[in-house]
Amino acid sequence: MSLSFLRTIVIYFSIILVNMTLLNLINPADAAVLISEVVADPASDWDADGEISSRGDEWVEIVNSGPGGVDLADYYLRDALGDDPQICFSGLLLVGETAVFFGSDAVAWQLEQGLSSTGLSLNNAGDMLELYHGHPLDVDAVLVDALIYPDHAGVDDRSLARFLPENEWVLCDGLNPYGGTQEPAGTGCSPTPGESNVCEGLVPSESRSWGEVKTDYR
Ligand SMILES: [Ca+2]
Ligand SMILES: [Ca+2]
Ligand SMILES: [Ca+2]
Repeated sequence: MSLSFLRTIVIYFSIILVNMTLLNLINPADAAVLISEVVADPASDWDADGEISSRGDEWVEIVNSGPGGVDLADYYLRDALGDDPQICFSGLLLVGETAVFFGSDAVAWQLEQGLSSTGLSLNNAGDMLELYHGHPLDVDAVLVDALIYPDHAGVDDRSLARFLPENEWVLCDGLNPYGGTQEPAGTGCSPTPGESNVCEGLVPSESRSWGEVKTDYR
């Protein structure tokens, strides 16, 4: 992991902790919607528009882990170090449901808003994402989830996926196997855009180091 990325992580966690302190934190009802899976470096036509695009085919999946349905109309995803959000989600997410949003969805929303059409802006070298209830530039917006993914998850069609109920982040490298030593390790599981994160035969790890790191900052 590069020094600049480590420095960015430290800055990011500082921002999160300050936000949490200032906002006196998270309403449990808001915590129902979580980031559940990310593909930062698409090598497939994930949005099925007929072409493979590094911008249009990135995707982020969210899941409703709470006890009731959630209207996504006021949920925003933002690159952690940006100002404007990348997308405002839409639709109704029922209990336990997942929904996937592609870079092309983000571009469409950005064009509607008169923003630069950068798409989801998922950095292949690792990145940080924030999920807000309320526009992130509004003072009463609530940070409901955040994700940092490492660089080895941002390589051709690998996803990082949250497996519930263990709340463990799993590298889904079935389309592009990872044999390195970074955490989380390769699993052979395949990305599952818009579907619950499951993988036959996967046993939750004992170490859960990546999940524990995440939990420390939520
Ligand atoms: Ca990317
Ligand atoms: Ca495409
Ligand atoms: Ca999924």
